[in-house]
Amino acid sequence: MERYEPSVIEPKWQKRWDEARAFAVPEPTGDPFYLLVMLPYPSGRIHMGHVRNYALGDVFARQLRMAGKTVLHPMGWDAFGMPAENAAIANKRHPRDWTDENIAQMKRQLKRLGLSYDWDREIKTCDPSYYKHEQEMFLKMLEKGIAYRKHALANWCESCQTVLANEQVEDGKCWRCGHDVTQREMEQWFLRTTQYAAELLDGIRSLEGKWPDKIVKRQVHHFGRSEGAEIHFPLDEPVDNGREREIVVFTTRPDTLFGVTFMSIAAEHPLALKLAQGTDREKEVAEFIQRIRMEHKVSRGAADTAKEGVFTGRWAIHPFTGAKIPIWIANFVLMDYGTGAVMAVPAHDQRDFEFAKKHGLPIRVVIRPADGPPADPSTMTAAFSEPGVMVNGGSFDGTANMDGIAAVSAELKKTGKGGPAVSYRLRDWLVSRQRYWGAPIPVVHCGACGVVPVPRAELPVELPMDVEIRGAGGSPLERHPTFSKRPCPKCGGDARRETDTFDTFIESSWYLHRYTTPRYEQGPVEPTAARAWLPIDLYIGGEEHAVGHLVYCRFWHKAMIDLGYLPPDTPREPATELLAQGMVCHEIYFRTDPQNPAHKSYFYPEETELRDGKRVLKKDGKPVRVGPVIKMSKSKQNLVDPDDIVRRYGADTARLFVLFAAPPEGQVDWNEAGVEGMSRFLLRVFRLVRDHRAALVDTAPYTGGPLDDRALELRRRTHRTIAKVTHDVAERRQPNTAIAAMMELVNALVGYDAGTDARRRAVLRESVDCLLKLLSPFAPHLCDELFEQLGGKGLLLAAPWPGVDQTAIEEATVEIPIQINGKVRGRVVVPREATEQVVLEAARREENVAAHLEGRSVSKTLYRPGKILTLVVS
Ligand code: ANZ
Ligand code: ZN
Ligand code: ZN
Repeated sequence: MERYEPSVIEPKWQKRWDEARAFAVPEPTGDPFYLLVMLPYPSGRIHMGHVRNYALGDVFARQLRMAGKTVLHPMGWDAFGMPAENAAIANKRHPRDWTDENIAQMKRQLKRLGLSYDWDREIKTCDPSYYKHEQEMFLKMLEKGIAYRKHALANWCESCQTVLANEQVEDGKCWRCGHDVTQREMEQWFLRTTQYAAELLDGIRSLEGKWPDKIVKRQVHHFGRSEGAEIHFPLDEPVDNGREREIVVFTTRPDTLFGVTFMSIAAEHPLALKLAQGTDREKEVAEFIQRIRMEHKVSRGAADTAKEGVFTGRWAIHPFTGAKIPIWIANFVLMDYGTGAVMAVPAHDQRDFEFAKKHGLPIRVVIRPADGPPADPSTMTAAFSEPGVMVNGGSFDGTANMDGIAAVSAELKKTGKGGPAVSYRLRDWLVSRQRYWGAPIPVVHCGACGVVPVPRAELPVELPMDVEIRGAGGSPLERHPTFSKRPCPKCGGDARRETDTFDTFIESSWYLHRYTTPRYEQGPVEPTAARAWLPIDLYIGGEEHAVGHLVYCRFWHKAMIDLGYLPPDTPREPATELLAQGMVCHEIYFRTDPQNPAHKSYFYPEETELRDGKRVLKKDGKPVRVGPVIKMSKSKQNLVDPDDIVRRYGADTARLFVLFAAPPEGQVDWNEAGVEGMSRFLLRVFRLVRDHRAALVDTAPYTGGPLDDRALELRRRTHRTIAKVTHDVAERRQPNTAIAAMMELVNALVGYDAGTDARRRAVLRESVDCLLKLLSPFAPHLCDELFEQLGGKGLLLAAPWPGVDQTAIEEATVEIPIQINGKVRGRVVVPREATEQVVLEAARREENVAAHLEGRSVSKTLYRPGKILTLVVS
C-alpha cells in the first residue's frame, strides 16, 4: 500500500473486528473494568459532542483491554421521549418508526468511527423487554412506600403539555423547550428521593476528587442541607373542626425564637384557607392564595420581590412566652421548603423585616452586637443578622447566639415543643408525564379499591402502538379506545388504567445496571453478574446532567440495593470515577439583513471558505461576518457533520482531533487547520512504516545486547513515551498530552537511521511496534493496518500494552573499558551519566580489575565520560 487511504483501511478493519467478534465482552472474569459512556438519545444523526464523548470512552476502553482488564463497554439508546412525539406530529410518522430509523442511522455512524462496543449488549429503552423490569421495580417501590401518589402543585409546561420534575425546571423555564413553567394542581406520582437525601449528600461528598468538583458542588447545593430546629406553635383555637391544632416551622435560627412577632405560611400550606374559614378574612385570603399560586416560584423566592401578604385572622401561641402571634400568608414562603411555615423574626431576618415594615407588624430585638447595646426597633433600617449575644430571652439572656441555637433546641426538645432538625432543599422526584412516548405506569384506578397495582404476571403493560398523535394536548393514551379500560384486578369492577407514562429519566437511571446482564428475563439484572461488574469504574458524559441524571441514577442504584435487586454488599455509589467532558465549539458565520439589522442569517462552515485570508460564502464569493466560537448548534449552523469529516479525513483523524484539541473537561474549538494537522500526523506515521518496511519486516524487536548512542537514545525516547502515554491515559485521563508525546516519538523515529546494523534495526522495530500499540486506542484502524504490514499477527486490541523498560529510561547504560597502566584489564557497564567516582567503584568490583589493583594504590585516574577509565597504579 503506497498511499494513506482511510476510506480503504477503515472499512477493512471494521469488518475484521466484526468478524473476529473483537469487542464481545466475556463474563466478568479476571480483572473486570466497567467503562460507561452516557447513552445517546436517538435524535437522528450523531453530532460532534457524541464523537468526542465516544472517542474518549473508546481510548480508555481499548487501552484498558490491552492492559489486561476485562472491559465492559456497552452502548444503547435512550429511546423514549418528547422529540419522537413531536416529530411524529410534525411528519405524521409513528414515534416508533422515527426512533428505529434514527437508531439504525446513528448506529451506522458510530460503527464508522471504529468504536469498540459490544453490540450484543445493545439496549433500547422503548423496548417492552426493557421497561417491563422498570414497571416491576416501580411496583416494588409502591409496596415499600418509595413510590406514592399525591395531589400537589406541579411544574407545568404548557408547550410540552406535561408536568416536570423540579430538576427539569431551569430558572423557571422548561429544560427541554425553554417555555415558562407554571404551577398546576394535579394528582401525580412521586418517588421518595428525599428519603435518601442524607445518603445522597454524604455519598457525593465521598466522591470528591473522583468526580469533577463542579458536579460535586452542584449536587451539594441541590440537596441543600440546613441544620436548625423544628418548633411547634399551638393554634390559639383549633381549626377544621378541631382536627388542626398546631403549625410546625423549620428554622435555622432557634436562638431568635424570642423575637418572633408573627408567623408566615405558604399560600399552598394545607392550613392557609382553613385558618381563614369562619373569619371575616376568608374572601380576601382565598383571593390572595389564588393569585400567589399562579406566580413563579423562582420570582416569589427572590430577595428583591415585594413582600406581599395577608392576615389569616388567626393566632398561634408562642411556645415559651405564651404570647399571641398573628398568622399571615406570605408570597415568599414556599411550600417546597422546610414545613412551608416560618416563624417570622423581623429584627433579625431581612425578609421578615421588610414584611413587618410593609404591613405594620411589631419588631422585637433579641440579639445585640457582642460589643454594644441592642438596636432600637423604631429606628432600625435593616435586620441585624450578625452574630451577637441574646437579650430579651428570659433565662437565655447573655448567651452567645451561636450557643443559643443549641441551647434553645435542647430546651424545645426537653419541653416537647420541638427540637433539633435538619432540612433539605431536595424534593421528591415527580415521575409521571402526560405524554405518550414513554413507559406506561403499571397501575389501575378503581372507584372502589383506589390505586391497584397491575398483577406482576401481566407485565409489561405495553404501550399501544395504534394511537392517534395530534399534538392538540392531552395524552393520546387517554383517547385510546381500549387502553384505559381495564377491570379492577382486585374487585373485578370497572376501572381505569393509568394513562400517564414515566419520566424518561427513569429509563436512564438503571440502564447502567441492565448492561451488565442485558438479556436476563427474570428481573432487571442477574444479581451475581451485576455485582461483579458494578460499580462503574469510569463514567463519561456531559456535565449538563449534574443535578438531573447524575442524581437520579445515584438514587435508583441505592433503591435497587435496598429493594433486593442487587446484593446487599454492592457498593452504594454507582460510579467510582466520573469524567464530564466539555463542549465542542465552532466559530459562527453570518450576515445581517440590511433592511432589518436585527435579523441574522447563519451559514454552515462548509458553505464558506477562506480566500486571501477572508472568510467568504462559496456561492457568491462575498465576505461573511465571523462571530465568536460557541457551542455547536443547529440554530447557529456552526456545525460540522461527523460523517463529512470521516469521509474527507477518516475516522482516525476525527478521533485524534477531538482528543488532541483539549483535555477532556476543556472546550474543543473545532477548526479545519487542527483537523488537517492531525491528518498530517497520521500520514507521517504511515510513511514512516512504509519507508522502513523492508528493514523492519524480518527484524525482531530488540531484546538485549550492547547498543550505540543513537540506538540507546531511541530506546530511551521510546520507553519514556510508553511511561508518559500510560500515565496520561490510565492515571491522569488526559489523552491530549499523550498524543503530544507520541508526536515527539514520531519525530525521533523519522530522524533515526537504522542503516544495516542488526541491533539498530531491532531497536527501530521495537520502537515502531510500541508506537503502533500506544497509538492504537486513538487511531485503531491505521495502527492495525500498519502492524499487519509489518508482519504483525492478530489485532492490536489483543496485544499486550507495552511495558516500560526502566533501565532504558533511567540508566541507559554504557560499557566502559578499564585501562590499568596502559592495558585494558576489564569492562564495566554503568549508567551513561555515571560520574568518575561511580565508574571507579564499579571497576573495583570487577574481578579482573580488582585482581590487578590488589595490594597496590591508585596514584592517578583519568575518566573520559562514556568512553574509558584510565588508572595509573603503583
Ligand atoms: C426564623 C429566622 C430568624 C430565620 C432569622 C432566619 C433568620 P436556609 O438557610 O435556606 O435553610 N424558611 C424556612 N422555611 C421557609 C420556606 N418554606 N420559605 C421561605 N423561607 C423559609 O433557610 C432557613 C430559614 O429560611 C428559616 O430560618 C426560615 O427563617 C426560612 F433571624 O426562621 B428562619
Ligand atoms: Zn417544555
Ligand atoms: Zn376494585
